[in-house]
Amino acid sequence: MDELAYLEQRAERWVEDRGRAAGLTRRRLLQLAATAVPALGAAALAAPRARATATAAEGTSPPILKPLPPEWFVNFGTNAEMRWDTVDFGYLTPIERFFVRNHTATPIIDRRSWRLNVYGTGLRGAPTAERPRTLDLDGLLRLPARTITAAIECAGNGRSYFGSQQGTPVSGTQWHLGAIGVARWTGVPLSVVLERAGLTRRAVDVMPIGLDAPVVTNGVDNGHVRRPLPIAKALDDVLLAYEMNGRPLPADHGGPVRVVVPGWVGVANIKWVGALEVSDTPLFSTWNTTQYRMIGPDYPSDSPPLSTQTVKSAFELADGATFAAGRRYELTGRSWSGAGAIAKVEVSTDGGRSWRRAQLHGPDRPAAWTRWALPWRPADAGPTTLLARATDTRGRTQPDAVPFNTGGYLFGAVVRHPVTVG
Ligand SMILES: Nc1nc2c(c(=O)[nH]1)N[C@H]1C(S)=C(S)[C@@H](COP(=O)(O)O)O[C@H]1N2
Ligand SMILES: [Mo]
Repeated sequence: MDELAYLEQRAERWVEDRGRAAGLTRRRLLQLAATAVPALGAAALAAPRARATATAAEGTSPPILKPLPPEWFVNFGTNAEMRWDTVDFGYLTPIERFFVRNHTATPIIDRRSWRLNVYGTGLRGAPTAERPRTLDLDGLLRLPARTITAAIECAGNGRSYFGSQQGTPVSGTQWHLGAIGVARWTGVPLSVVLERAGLTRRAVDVMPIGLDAPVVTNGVDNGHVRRPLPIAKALDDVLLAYEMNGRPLPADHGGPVRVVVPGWVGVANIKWVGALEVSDTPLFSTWNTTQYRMIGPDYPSDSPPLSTQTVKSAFELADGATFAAGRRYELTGRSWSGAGAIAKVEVSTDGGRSWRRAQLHGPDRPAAWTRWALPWRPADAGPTTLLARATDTRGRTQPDAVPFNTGGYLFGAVVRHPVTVG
């Protein structure tokens, strides 16, 4: 279904809802709607039908479908990060500026054949993967919707600084700080879908599974991208999102439907979700066992799977930017935390010798970011280092350095930003 057809479908539903409130029958409404209206889908969670067809972006199509102009993105192939030095938008990251992280390539999912298959031992009657409870897009659109503002940030955001700042390089995408974006997500609370699917009190884990191609690494087929959520988080604030910043969720960001897990590492936010396994025993995949855990000399061997994001800050400024001595500037940036809102941001313009409080402005939400600004009149010519250090409302402050981990995850140390005063 193209975007126009989708919007028509949304409009139809709106007319239906208002009509029902006004006591009109569905038949009468369909007559009133001047357009030819296709039969609306069956009740939510009806019998299973065809599975969604995912067309892998094959052959010549690139792994990311949207344009990646070099002034907005650093392009890593299957991944692309937002460039902080050209950030000129307001609180929300526009869709065309939002970073992309794909384990393989963006698939094109047909909205009409998309189905969410829900199964497992944590549901009444323990439906199997072969005979799941299913929900189509129309059914999902009819369930009560919620809109939230939340960041999605890759667990590896800032990974390059393990090498450049701490002298312990880690393999993997060499993100600077641009593997984050903040959007408004509209969708259905996961709790609503789980309750309707017959959730029991025995359920402990919910594993959303992506429809993108299985991930093969070094000859090992790890299957579809999937990662379990503990039932407490799944029932708390997780969304099955079908809109991003008021638009149908675009293909690169998981359209038609993705999971949004506020405050948690990016990989929890499964894109192109096609199934939910609900289990009365713990679930595992490579994404919560061999990957996305802290492994290193300073971490216990049984460290838990990553969940909440750490505190970070970024300047809206190029590395090596130049300033004229004696002129007045305003330094701007953003800070964020997965655990709370931002309580304060301190900035140093002299390599960390002295610090001043930046002025926070605009929304200051947990699991999203907070904008800040600080006036600066550089005095002396020469190189210097800018630093920004945030503290969240849980009292977590960015440290000067973080212990090494082999995945290069959660680089929350204060980033040293070199500039030149000329
Ligand atoms: N199905 C699926 N979901 C996925 C991924 C993926 O490759 N496949 N990548 C994950 C990772 S590691 C991140 S950081 C986020 C990135 O979301 P974005 O591309 O919308 O920015 O999606 C997550 N969800
Ligand atoms: Mo990620």
